[in-house]
Amino acid sequence: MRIDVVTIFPDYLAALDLSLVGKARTAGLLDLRVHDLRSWATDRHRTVDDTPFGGGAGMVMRPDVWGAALDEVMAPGPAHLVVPTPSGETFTQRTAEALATEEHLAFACGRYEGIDARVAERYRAQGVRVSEVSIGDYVLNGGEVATLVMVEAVARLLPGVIGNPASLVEESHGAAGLLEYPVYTKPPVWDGLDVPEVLLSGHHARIARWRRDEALRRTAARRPDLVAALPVDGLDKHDLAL
Ligand code: 6GU
Repeated sequence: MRIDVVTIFPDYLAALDLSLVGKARTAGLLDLRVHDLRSWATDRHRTVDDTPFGGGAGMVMRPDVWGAALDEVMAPGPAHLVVPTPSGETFTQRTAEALATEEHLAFACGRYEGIDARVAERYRAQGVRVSEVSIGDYVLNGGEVATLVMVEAVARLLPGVIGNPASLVEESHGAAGLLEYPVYTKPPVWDGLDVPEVLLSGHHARIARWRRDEALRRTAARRPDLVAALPVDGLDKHDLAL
């Protein structure tokens, strides 16, 4: 997969050199390029923003600078354009799964009060898929941190990036629609606290049942909205006792 990120703060994306995403890049599974928007500005001061038409606080990013940048980074092949914005649709694991199937993604990181709305409008009119997405109901200073979140969520789904794909199966927000059960490792007693006995039993069916119950208990307590959204056939006959 190829990912282009355009931002006025390329240094924010330095974290994508590290850990799993960094390894995916080194292994050639991910071709990630970060670009400085200001290199497409044309004036002496490398201006990328201006005052909003209609008045109001803050500055808006200019469509001409963004258009030049995105035309160039999207030229190699049709890209799905992702615009992080607190006014977007909510990014979820389903969004990550959909984006992970794409050949080419371009992230346009806005700052200030956002990017002139004609940028998204113009690319949509050209037939480009444009997703305006928010990572949650709170406000960040710009799209960079949201892009870090989304690139990591997408990159770990690419074939070959996670050593043991089985670890993707039972995780929170996975296929079961539940949060993940609690996990334990050695030592079996730490500071007077025991690991649940069933996990030391070697009884695989009982362990699976315990994990399912804990996932349900945890999801009901922390995310009742997820329990309400479970499919009608999403509960087994043993779950109904809860
Ligand atoms: Cl994608 N951008 C900004 N600036 N703030 C956010 C966000 C995105 N998602 C949640 N808050």
